[in-house]
Amino acid sequence: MNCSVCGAPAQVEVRRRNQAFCAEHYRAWFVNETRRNIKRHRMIRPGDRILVAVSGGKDSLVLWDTLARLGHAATGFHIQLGIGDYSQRALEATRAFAAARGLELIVVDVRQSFGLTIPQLAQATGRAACSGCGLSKRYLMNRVAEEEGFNVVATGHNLDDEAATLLGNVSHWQLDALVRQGPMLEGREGLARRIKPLYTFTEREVAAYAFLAGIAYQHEECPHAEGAKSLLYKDVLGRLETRMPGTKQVFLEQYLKKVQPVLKEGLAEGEVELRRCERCGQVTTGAVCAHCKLWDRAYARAKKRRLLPEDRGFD
Ligand code: Q46
Ligand code: ZN
Ligand code: ZN
Repeated sequence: MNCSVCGAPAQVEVRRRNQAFCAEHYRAWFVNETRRNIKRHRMIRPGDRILVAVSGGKDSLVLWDTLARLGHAATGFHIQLGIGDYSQRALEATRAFAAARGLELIVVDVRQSFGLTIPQLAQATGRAACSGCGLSKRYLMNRVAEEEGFNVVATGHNLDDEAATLLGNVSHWQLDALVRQGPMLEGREGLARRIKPLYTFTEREVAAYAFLAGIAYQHEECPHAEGAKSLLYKDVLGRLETRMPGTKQVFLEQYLKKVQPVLKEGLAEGEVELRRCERCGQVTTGAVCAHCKLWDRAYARAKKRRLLPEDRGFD
């Protein structure tokens, strides 16, 4: 198979698009598609300050690389979750990437900020690590964006992630989540705009870009990812994709185009009123935000089990 642009032997085949590219034209196609995604959804506007969430994995580093190539100066934001060697290696990959390109990076440590690592939080609350982890990551991203003056938070979600989330939301008819899911969620007072510029690329396509662009990313999966429901949804969609290439793309894009607008209209009676959390000052719907509630429960139980470090002084 030959490159659809120059006719040289192809290195990457994009089956869902019936195209193939040599290394150079694949990278160019990838960056150009990202630019189109950004433009189509008005993800980035003049004067924006962008914070890019960077885990050290391929998706987030590819996103950071692509934004830089498109001339969007984005500051990286990495959260130290405290998941043993896995977290340590994730930080190393992120730091090395930023240092090699002279990019600005903010690192926040969950244990230093709140007193417990993510595994300790899970142990204290008795809930799966991923539920507390996801909540804390979303909370910190928004809080740091507000404190540091960023109005946009970019994440590296790809087509596989988004299609799996959609399948999960549809399976349980999670209407609130279905209405909010999308490549761009407008910001509001105290809430940064959320954008996902890579949402049209499959995981394989992102990995191919990382390889051809020479990006050294962390390959190992988080030890808590095993058994996550999202992997099951990805597996189901992967099987459909093998038999019918393009299924994931059609599933997500047609949902966003044909179904979500109808859903939004049906649920349009008044936006949920937002206010500031009495405890931490972050935007929430209730008096105290879900993050503060979760950590309160964790502190109470962690104190009993002596998981809290001496210097925290919680009472
Ligand atoms: S980092 Fe955190 Fe993920 Fe690990 S504990 Fe779960 S949510 S799997 S993306
Ligand atoms: Zn070519
Ligand atoms: Zn709060």
